Amino acid sequence: MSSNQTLKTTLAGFHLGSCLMNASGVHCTDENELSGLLNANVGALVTKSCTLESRTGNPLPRYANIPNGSINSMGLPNHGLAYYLEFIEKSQYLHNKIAILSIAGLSKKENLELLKNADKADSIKLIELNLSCPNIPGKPQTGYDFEASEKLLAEAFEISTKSVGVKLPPYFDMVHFESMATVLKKFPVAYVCCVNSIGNALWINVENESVVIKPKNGFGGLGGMYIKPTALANVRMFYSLLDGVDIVGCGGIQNGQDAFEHILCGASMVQIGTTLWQEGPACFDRISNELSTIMQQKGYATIDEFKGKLKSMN
Ligand code: ERO
Repeated sequence: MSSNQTLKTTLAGFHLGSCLMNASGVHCTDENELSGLLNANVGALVTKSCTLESRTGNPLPRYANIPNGSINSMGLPNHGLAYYLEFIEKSQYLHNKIAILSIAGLSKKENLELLKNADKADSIKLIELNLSCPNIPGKPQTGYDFEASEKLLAEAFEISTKSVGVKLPPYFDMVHFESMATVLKKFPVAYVCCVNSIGNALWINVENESVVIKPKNGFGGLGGMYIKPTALANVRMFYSLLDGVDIVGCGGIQNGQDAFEHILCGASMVQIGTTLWQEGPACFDRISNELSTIMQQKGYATIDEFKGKLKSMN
């Protein structure tokens, strides 16, 4: 990185050394993977979304790399809340980055229980409430039900004294962007992360005329290059609708230019999923260097100089 450029950012009031981090679900399910992130060139890391008890998830194969992307139907495999609380407790003084706890209860009751338990842990500073898991058979994504989202958030913010951000599914209709923004404005959300994978996509292997993952007859969350334009639209829209709320961009970040585009749309931080899965934590060095080079070429010393400054055409 050039000495003049810095990727420093702030998220929910926390000052972070880099605007890059992992997307929940990738390289963050067990201690080994999480430790890899603690040692990587990231400003924060987020754990695999967890439930109260551990889960084995959906049958294998449940993740597939596809050209320039991924499809997954993991089904929320995780080691349970206590495991992630312990990891964050152990690692909190070791490295100069924040570890975010991601939770994804299968019901409102479970989400509230997760928040209640996390509230007792001093080491937990920031929580990402996942409203957008697309892969649990029979469970709709909470973020697509505005009334259910509002009810959950109302109780969540009653219970929790922590900073709580939300991870949203992608929206595709202006009315839906506005409906979710109206809900979010009622609560002190710490940040809004746009977007989770595009749910229930289908990838086909033409050679054997088959789907490529086993669960749900091959239907799964789409990640990677295909979802970048949708992710950028969501980042931009929520940045515009939610004045002053930090936005975290996620979706289709393969290189420094993709990260630059997310920040230009308003992201304070960017999460990397598919590329991290495919390349491992070394991707953060590469993407940091690429982003710094673009900033240098354009004469930007900090990300604040271009964050949210996407131009419209008159
Ligand atoms: O299947 C999963 O574990 C999963 N996959 C995603 O693409 N997004 C999720 O939010 C998720 C589980 C919470």
